Amino acid sequence: MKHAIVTAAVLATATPLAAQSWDMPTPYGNATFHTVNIMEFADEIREATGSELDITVHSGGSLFPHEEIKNAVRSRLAQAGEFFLSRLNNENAAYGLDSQPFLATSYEDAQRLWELQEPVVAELLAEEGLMPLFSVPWPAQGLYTNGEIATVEDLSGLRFRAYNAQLEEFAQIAGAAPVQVEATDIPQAFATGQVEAMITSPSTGANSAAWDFVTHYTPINAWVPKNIVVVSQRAFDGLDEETQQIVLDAAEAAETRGWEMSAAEAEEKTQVMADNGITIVEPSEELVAGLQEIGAQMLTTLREGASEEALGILEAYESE
Ligand code: PCA
Repeated sequence: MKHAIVTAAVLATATPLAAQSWDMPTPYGNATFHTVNIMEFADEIREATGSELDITVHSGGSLFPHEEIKNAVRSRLAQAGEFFLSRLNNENAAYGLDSQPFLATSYEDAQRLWELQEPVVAELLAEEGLMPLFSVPWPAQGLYTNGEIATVEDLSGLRFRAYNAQLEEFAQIAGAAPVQVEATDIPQAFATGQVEAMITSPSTGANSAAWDFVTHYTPINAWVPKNIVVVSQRAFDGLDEETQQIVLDAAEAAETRGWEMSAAEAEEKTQVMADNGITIVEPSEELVAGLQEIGAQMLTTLREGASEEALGILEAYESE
């Protein structure tokens, strides 16, 4: 009897598990480089496993709206998913540091910040049964307006599109009126007058055809926020070891590729906007100073209420 059990256990580890199909909801559209990168991640895994692991990417919030993606993976309605990392800022400020204005404004800074954030983020997500696979930044965030913005005062009273609590706070301090709008809904929100200005990357600006609704783009390069791709730990544990390794390798490749794609996009998509008639204006010194003041005020507020983890990351980041 004992022998029979041992044989069964050996068989269970030696025999590949049945082919698996995963659902992977993501928030952004197919033209977004993050989505292109994720499709390639899924393709690589499909190929390397001979379709034993088949991940279907549901882009543009088509399976779950953005705000539900994390919980969908947590409750295993989906096995993996992507979301904007700083959306979780209200759960722990450690998630939101990449959207703190003027903290990390270049890819080098963003990389350094991510190295400090990553272990903390992994631990926090593990408490919810989630494992991060990879994280990729958007190009630095710039300002889209009708007419030139010379000072922060020029933003006063504008209906301002926001995508997280920090951008909402930023807009409010600037005297603007923030309205939360998903990236996929930007053209509609401008067309209906719900919003009239925004801060986002050249990628999202170009993908939204911003030239249809604004005249000016000011590259204030205020922060470099990231998306994160997570998998349900239980779904991952349900894979055989070889497949797990294939997933981890594909994730590492996707992270490297994603950062490269992001850097290439920053220039390319700014050019696309210029080609389509948007006026690209370098920010005035006065505007930069005013925006930096808002950042400083937000940082003070952040320090007052932030978790120990977040403060630890901040301290390490600033002392490097
Ligand atoms: N695009 C996304 C997040 C940051 C960005 O550049 C958006 O605008 O929603």
